[in-house]
Amino acid sequence: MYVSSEQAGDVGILTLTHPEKRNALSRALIAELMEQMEVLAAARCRALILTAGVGARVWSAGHDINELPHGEDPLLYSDPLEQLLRAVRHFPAPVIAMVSGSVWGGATDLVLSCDIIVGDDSCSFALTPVNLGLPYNTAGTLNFIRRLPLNVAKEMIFTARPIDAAEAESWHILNHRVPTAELQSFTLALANRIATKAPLAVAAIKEQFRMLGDSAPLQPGIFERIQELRHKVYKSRDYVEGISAFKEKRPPRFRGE
Ligand code: KFV
Repeated sequence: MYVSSEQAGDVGILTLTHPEKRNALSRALIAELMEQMEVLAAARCRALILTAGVGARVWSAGHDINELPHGEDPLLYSDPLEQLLRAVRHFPAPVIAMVSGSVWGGATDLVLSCDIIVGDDSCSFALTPVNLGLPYNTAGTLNFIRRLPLNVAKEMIFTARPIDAAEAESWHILNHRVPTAELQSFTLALANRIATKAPLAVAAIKEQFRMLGDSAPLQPGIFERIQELRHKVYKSRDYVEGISAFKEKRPPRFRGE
């Protein structure tokens, strides 16, 4: 069991429970998470809290690096992480990320795909594809452009530096930064407030935000060019080196080839 699920009145709470692997977003963990989301959606939950628990040291280490393919597109449309990101965006009620601890790579994409983010002083967020020599995909890059100030997205990506709670608050990544002791009660109160509102209106407006936010047309030539750029990166030796270095627990030696 990598995920625990509970329902407190009209509020669903999904907790990642695999700290041994730092809640890496493996195929198995994502399957459980999406199954529980379906159960909660069918039970007509009116707000969903996604968390790794109060006091977690790592909220999630991101994509399971052992499941990243060598020499192939690492973030295909059908990749489990991509399916999870869409499930969160399509979930028929607001999803609140409640964050203690560090959030890495694709998990930061996941948190930024939630509707509201509440964090405590221990939360931090990193975007790490350049640590692995991995080309990010179009959907994720668009999510960062929409969700973050462009200069912030660029600094986070180019440096892979975890940004702390104070920065996350000042850069409007967090809706609220609250003391750890109040994280659970504050987030529950927020979710319960949403749960008292008209659920059809809330769901319709969430869907409008999603569709209108996604409505920027992408010219075929631009998409093809992005795919070509990404192809060059995931076919590179640096990408193999990035993944090998993680597995061998050593710093990568990138050569730009
Ligand atoms: N995938 C698979 N296994 C992982 C993992 C990951 N992302 N992160 C950690 N683990 C495993 C790790 O191999 C080890 O297993 C265990 O979790 C504890 O990790 O069998 P083992 O050796 O016990 P440690 O020892 O590294 O834990 P700690 O010293 O507490 O450091 C935690 C943390 C999160 C700082 C470190 O594990 C880390 O840097 N993880 C990778 C973070 C990261 O770069 N994530 C991005 C993944 S790629 C991604 O999401 C995407 C889409 N992207 O574009 O980059």
